[in-house]
Amino acid sequence: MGVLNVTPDSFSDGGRFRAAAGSGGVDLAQVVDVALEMIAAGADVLDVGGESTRPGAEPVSALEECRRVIPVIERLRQLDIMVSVDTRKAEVARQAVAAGAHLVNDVSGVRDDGMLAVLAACDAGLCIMHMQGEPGTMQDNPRYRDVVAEVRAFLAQQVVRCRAAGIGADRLLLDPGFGFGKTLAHNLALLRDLEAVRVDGLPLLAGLSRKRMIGAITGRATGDRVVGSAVAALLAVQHGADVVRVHDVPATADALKMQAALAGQPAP
Ligand code: HH2
Repeated sequence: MGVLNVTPDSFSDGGRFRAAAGSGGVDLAQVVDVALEMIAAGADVLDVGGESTRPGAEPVSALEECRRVIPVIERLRQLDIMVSVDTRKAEVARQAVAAGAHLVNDVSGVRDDGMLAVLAACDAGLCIMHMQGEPGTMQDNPRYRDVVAEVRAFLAQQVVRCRAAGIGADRLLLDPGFGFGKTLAHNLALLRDLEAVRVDGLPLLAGLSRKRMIGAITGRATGDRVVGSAVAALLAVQHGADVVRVHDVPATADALKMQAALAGQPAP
């Protein structure tokens, strides 16, 4: 899964697609160029985000988020690209699915009943992610008694909720939410024990790309975490991830090709 943030303020790629001053919105032609590069490099799906969830990010209205993501989703669908929408808002998810999004990636883990209703009324996939607290304050001293057990329990509870609302298991993807209300020690515990987070055999998504934990380990700034991120993606796959959400698709694809070759498997 390639990350395509059309935000002014995402932690590592914000402002990348800003249109010329005065025209407002995002530069679609530039988004398409990057999208096609990611697909050519091996991404199967692109995750379009219109709101940054980095700690302390400014909240965005549903109207503004739609203004950012809907034209991008429509354009990617014209190009026959599989699209995910990274949103916590039911209204944005509803419009994104209507525009052709295949998957809703909700970093708040479907806590909102409105989001559940939107998903129940369509047949898009759903990624349920764990986050402790809210983006603004989630990194203020996050605490767990047993991070792996607590993350798994939350995901299991949300799977039951989604299934009860009529969302089939074949539409679900689960994510422990690296960096979302977690210290470095919590993130490492989750990565080490990723398989233990799995619920009902459902596929797992891992998003470690360029995150603060990689900076903490390597001492490198966000723009210089390509190697750390590719290795993290590889480790996540080795520990059970079925999908990795990444900014640097070529480096990640190379890492996964090396592993596949060693295992005698076809290249991913
Ligand atoms: N991480 C980010 C955003 N969305 N979705 C899932 N399922 N898993 C993740 O780990 C995840 C996610 C944060 O990264 P990014 O999109 O690069 O930054 P920002 O939130 O600042 O836009």
